[in-house]
Amino acid sequence: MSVVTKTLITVAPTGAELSKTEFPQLPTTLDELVAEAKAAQAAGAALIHVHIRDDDARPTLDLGRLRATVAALRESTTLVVQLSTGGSVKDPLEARLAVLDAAPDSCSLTCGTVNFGDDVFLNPWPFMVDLFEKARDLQVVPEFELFDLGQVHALRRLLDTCGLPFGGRVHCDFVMGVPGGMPGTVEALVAAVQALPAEVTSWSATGIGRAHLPVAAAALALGGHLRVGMEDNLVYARGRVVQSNAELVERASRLATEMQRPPMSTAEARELLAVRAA
Ligand code: KMH
Ligand code: ZN
Repeated sequence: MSVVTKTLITVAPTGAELSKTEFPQLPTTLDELVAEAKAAQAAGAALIHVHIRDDDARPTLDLGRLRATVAALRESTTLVVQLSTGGSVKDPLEARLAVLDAAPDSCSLTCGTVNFGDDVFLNPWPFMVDLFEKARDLQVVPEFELFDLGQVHALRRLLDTCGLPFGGRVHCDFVMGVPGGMPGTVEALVAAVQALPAEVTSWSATGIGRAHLPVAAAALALGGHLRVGMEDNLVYARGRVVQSNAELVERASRLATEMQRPPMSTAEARELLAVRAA
């Protein structure tokens, strides 16, 4: 990996787990999502990791809605648009594969099955290979999501089996602190970074809940990039609930700038990840 002088900030504004009734500030309509995306870009985000909801604010992988979401985000921002292929733990694998038909710039690709709280986040090996190959065929850049150390080694197997993804870059994101995955500790992050395949060109990290800040600080210190957002964390500080994704992005931008690695622009992010030209 070359010397990292800027920070890619990813915003994950919605996720599939939180309830709009409990958290009305969660962006679940297209208008809310676009408004949060614009504010997040203004605050320093360059990539958006998108889950969408239906009219009742329940997670959906409806292809028409996904296409409309990609179009709306492209019209209002220059963010790299990454659609989640993880969806919710209830989504069938075929529907998760079909997400790529909405033609995003990037997609998530989780490198193995993991317990996810009381549920199971299913990512069998044949599904990983299908997703990798479909993404390459459609010129979509995958972001390899790594929830535990075993998944880092599964990424090694995936690259050995399939070769490099579209664009030739290999970007990973450590998702730490999910009950069932690796803990959100400095020790776990160091072990995971050390185990990364040599082909990896960049990585980011996010800590769930209380792991959010320690993981962000450790990632910056280790030369990694940042992912923040309500999908991962709803507590800004002790006793203070997050009100908008932009405030998490603003804090990440401040941290990165203080660490002499200011946020990169969306154009720089496109180059880093080698996504298709807009
Ligand atoms: N919602 C989780 C079950 C991804 O977006 O690819 C899976 C997830 C990962 O959020
Ligand atoms: Zn997600």
